Formats: sequence, structure tokens, C-alpha cells
Amino acid sequence: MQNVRLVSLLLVVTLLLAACGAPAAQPTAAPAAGALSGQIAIGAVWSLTGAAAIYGPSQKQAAEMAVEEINKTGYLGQATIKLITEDDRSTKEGAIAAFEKLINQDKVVAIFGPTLSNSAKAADPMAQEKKVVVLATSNTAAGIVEIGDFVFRDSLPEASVIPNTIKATKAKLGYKKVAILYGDDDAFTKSGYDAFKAALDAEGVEILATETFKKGDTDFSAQLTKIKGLNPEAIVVSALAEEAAGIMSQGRQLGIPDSVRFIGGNGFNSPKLAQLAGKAAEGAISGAAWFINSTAPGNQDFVKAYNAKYGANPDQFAAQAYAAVYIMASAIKHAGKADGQAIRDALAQTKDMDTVLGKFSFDANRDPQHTPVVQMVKDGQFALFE
Ligand code: 1QQ
Repeated sequence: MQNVRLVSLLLVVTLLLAACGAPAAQPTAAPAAGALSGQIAIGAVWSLTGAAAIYGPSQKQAAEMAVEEINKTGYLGQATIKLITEDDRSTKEGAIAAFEKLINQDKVVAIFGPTLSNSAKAADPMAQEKKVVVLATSNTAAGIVEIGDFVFRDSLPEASVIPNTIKATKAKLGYKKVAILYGDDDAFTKSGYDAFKAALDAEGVEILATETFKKGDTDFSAQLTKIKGLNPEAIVVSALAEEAAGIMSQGRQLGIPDSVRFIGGNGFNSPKLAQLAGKAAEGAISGAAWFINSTAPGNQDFVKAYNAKYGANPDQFAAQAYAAVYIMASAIKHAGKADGQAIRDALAQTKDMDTVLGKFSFDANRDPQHTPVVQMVKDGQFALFE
């Protein structure tokens, strides 16, 4: 009896000591998820219909897969994540409605998304105001994390990817004169243009013409005819995939030779680009945040599991959404409670975390830090541009 009491006492002391242990500040240390329990509601806002529906479904699938894995392995101890997905219809209004529902009705502690920077600029301020954490997984425009200290992104901004894209392509292709075509009514396509202009200026590349289009345009022949007449050595395009595919198809139809490469930003990084534009997309180059053959720890397992579950390869947007769920789960584990402020503070500490995007950290502005790649369409698939 005495022994049993002693053992029980020791057990209680041990448990108490464990509970009082120093709070783990770094996601690299092994935290105790012990205090967590129940379902933790997190929102996800993706463009599942509308102009950006090229990107949303793979984000949704990858995020759901990550949540399933986390819940199955007991990563959060007694707690599980309940992912509530909403469609923003690729519009600001849709994103605002989705955020309103998730914040006020579902009482989520955090939100992934929305897919487009354009929508994020409209919806994120509501989350910031209510101290709900936002982790964007595909916003690459300028002015996203500036919305406030509850807004993070794991998607490399255009401003940090494009200088590398221009440097690498200019070095290899040796172009001196280019033309630019961009959408001037979208936060991402405008921001991409600004980044391209700055990078081309920095590299001393002459810009022969700067042409624009609007969201939903399908006829780019006037702009492309003018560009063709100027004989650029490459054409820089800041566009979402659907418009980019139209531009490539019409450009080749108008007789712009294959040697004049299309160079773009994040909008190009969906396999749908090559599916829509077919041969016209061959050789198209873009700066990207992830490459399918990356040897980052866990990446090949991710590709395999995604393939087994969904019967298709993941794309960069899937990889970023998948990584975001793990980054968030790690922050929740370190926070030890499902509280917006505590999760925000833990998220800000994310440093050198192994993700499918590579070693991942947030900088002091809650922007991601990891290495970009340059890829190109080759035989209808993405290959590294090297
Ligand atoms: C943005 C983007 C788009 C290409 C997301 C799909 O990067 O809107 O910021």
C-alpha cells in the first residue's frame, strides 16, 4: 500500500513538473500539446469557382490531406483540426463573405487563404481587426503582410522571386529588349509588373512597349500585334493562368516565333497553363516557390501521397497549402492553446522548420524565407530552367 502511494505521489509530481515546464518558444523544440483538446476550427478560403479556379482546388485538396494526416497521427495531442472550407468565387466580395462567416459564425482562430492577393486585400483587414490569424498560401503581391501583425504568408512574394527570374533568364538567353503585357486591374498582376519593371531596369534591359489588359479579356491581338511589330527578344507577361494561356496561344498564332520566350510570375505556376495553351506554352518560363522533384524532407512522400489520394501530381499551390497547414499546426502546438494571439506569437517564431517548401522561416515582417526556383514548360510539364 505504502509503495503504491509513493508511486502515485511520484507520478503526480512528475506530471506537475511536466505541466510547468518552460513554454517551448521555438518550433524546432519538441513541444507538449497536452493542454490542447477538442476540435480547433480553422477556415480555408480558396477560389473554387471563377477566374482563379485553376488554383483553388489543388489548394483545397492539399490542405485537407495535411489536416487528415495531422489528426490521424495525434500531432496535436487530444486536439484535432476542423477545417472549414469556403469558396471565394475568385472575387473580393466572395472573400469578404467567407471571412465574415468563418470569423463571426464558425469562430475560427485562423484562416488559410484567400487564393488571390486581390481578395486578400479586401478580406484580411477583417481578420486583423478581430485578431484572427491569416496564413496566406498563394498571395504574392506587395502590401499583404503590411495589412497587420496577424497576417502571414508562406508564398514567396513576386518582389523576391522575380529579380532572380530576370537575372537567370537574361544570363542564359541574353535578351536586351523585351515587351511587357500585364493586367492592370488586379493586385497580383500589377505587383508582378512593378517587380518585373524594377528587375529589368536593374539588369539594363530595354522595355520596348508596355501593354495592358483587363480581367476576363479574351482577345489580346491588338496588344500582341503591336508587340510583334517591335521585335522583342522576349515577352514578359504578368497574368493569371487563363489570360496567360490566351496570350501565348494568340501570340504564336500571330506569328511571334518560338524563340521569343514568354516569361512570367506566379500566375504561370499551374499545370493548367500548359493544358490550356498546349504547344503555345512550350518554353514558357516562370519564377516559382517549389519544384516537384525537390528533395526537401518529406516532399517526395507528399507528392506520392497526394498522387495516391487524388490521382494527379500536386502543383506549387498544393505544396504551399500543405506546408501552411503544418506550419500552423506547429504554431498551435507551441501556443498550447487555441487562441488567436497565442497562435500569432508562436507562428512569428517559426524558424528553420522542415517543410515541403524546404527549410522555412518567417522574417520579421511575417513574409516567408526560402529559396525560389526558375522553371519552364517542357513537353507539357514543368522542368527546371537551367
Ligand atoms: C496572387 C497570386 C496568384 C497567382 C494566386 C493564385 O500569386 O494573387 O497573389
